[in-house]
Amino acid sequence: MKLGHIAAACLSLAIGASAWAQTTTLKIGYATSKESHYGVGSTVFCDEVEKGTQGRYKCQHFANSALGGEREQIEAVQLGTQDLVNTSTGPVGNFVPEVKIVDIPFLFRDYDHARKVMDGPIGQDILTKFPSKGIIALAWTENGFRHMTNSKRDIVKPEDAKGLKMRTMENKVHMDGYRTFGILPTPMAFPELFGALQQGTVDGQENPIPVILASKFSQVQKHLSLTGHVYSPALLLMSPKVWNKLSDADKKVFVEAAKKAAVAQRKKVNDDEANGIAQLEKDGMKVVRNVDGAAFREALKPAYANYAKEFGADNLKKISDVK
Ligand code: EAX
Repeated sequence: MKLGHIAAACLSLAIGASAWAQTTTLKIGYATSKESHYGVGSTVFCDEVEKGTQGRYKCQHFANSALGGEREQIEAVQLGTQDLVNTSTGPVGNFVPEVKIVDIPFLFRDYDHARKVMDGPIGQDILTKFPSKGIIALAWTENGFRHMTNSKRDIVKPEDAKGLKMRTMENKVHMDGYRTFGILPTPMAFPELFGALQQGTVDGQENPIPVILASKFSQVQKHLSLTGHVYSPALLLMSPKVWNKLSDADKKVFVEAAKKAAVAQRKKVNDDEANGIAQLEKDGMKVVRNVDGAAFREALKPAYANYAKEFGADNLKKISDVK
């Protein structure tokens, strides 16, 4: 080998080594599989971050609740022992109370309405409340509208839900609302849910189609009612421990990556809504499509009066006024 070639080889080795030495691997966790909506969104996020930082940052994925339930993962992000979590808002209101308002049942009319609110001034203002609680909120992603499943019977109207023991998220706004449907809410971390359904510790649960699909709840639940009783927003959250080390340019890369992740995650939610219900039927679930939404809304009225007191009737109106 000529001297010049040796020098070139050494140089490329040195560049390779320094690039390798500078790569930071970030731990990202989420509740469902890598193929699910959370996995799709997280993969886009990580690919964009890796591209935008020329490989200085990349991710290691911990799908299927490998790092624990969502509450535990948020705590870990706060502590800095986990770098990122793509999580539903389920337990988030316990950390950042301003989030609770978006967990109100029947607050959003449909996906368009919900996404417009989250991406508009109301949703973006909520994101600014996170840093003082030791969490960085990069973007709203999405879990989807939640539907009820159970092992006992078809649910068409609230009377049908009466007396059913249903697992809920650790979310007081949900629990207060669901009690008006006659349900007995049983808060539980998501990783325990499949076993609880299998053993009959609870009769049912409620989750968006993408979660019901990814978690194979069709194996342990017979009845699916398309109640769409609440929108389940999600968030890409990051530890300030990592965020504070980023240059301004890198911060921009992370935020833009999170926005692209949200687009991809929502698209996967759309696809699952469009194709997943037929799949669940094929898997043996009995699907109730003619849910009496008006009766559920009517039942919720007492809880709604309390929400208006807690969150301000004007704030609820501001959300419903978004067109
Ligand atoms: O975020 O806990 C739940 O039911 C959530 O919807 C699920 O973990 C996905």
